[in-house]
Amino acid sequence: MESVLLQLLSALLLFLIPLWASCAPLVLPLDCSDIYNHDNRKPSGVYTIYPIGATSAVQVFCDMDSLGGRWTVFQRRMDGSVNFYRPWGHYKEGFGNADGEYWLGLERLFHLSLRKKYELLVDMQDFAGNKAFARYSLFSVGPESYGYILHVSGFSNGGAGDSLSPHNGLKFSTFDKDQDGSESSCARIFLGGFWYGSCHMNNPNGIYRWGADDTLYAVGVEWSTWKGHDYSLKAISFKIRPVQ
Ligand SMILES: [Ca+2]
Repeated sequence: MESVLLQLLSALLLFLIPLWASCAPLVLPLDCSDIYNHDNRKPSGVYTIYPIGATSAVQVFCDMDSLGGRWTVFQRRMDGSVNFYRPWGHYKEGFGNADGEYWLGLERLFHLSLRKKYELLVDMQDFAGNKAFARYSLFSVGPESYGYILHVSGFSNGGAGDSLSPHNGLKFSTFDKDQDGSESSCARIFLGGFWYGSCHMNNPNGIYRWGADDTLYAVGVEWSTWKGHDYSLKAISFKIRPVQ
């Protein structure tokens, strides 16, 4: 009796394992849009995605509310709890906490860009409670061998103005990897890591310094077309979703 049961069980397993293996890659979500499409009642919050395949699980914050939801947040500042003045390796691999401040990582952004065509939403808030956004109909990041070049276009205004289009086509720079368009190091001068030119119109990975402060020029978490170069925002987040 026992051996019959065992045979039945092993036959069932032999049937199920290949089925599970073939289905698994389809089930793993690449981004928050996949999670939403699987169940559109899912609220905003922290979820696990797999941007570079089955062994690449990483936690992210999914915005399921703004402008129809489905957004994968790849950068978020909100309370100054995480230090963003970090070397190249950290910006490549990602850092911080998905339920708070974090950077998802350039390598993941590159791989997502390979798989789908994305749009970008930049949401921001000042310390008086005012909100604004900037939206771009196309966003992608190139490979590391070319400096993780930013491709962004198709601006539409949510009150914040366009501080990012001037950064289109620029390589990413950190204090230990200067690939900017300046004779000096923008990352060292403006204390962040970003697609700097000579040097910036926005500095979302700069120093969190709680509002207006002009003691050091343009080092804060800023979006110049909204609040100028000497106002450090309360919150800013960069989020992407597939173009439909
Ligand atoms: Ca330079």
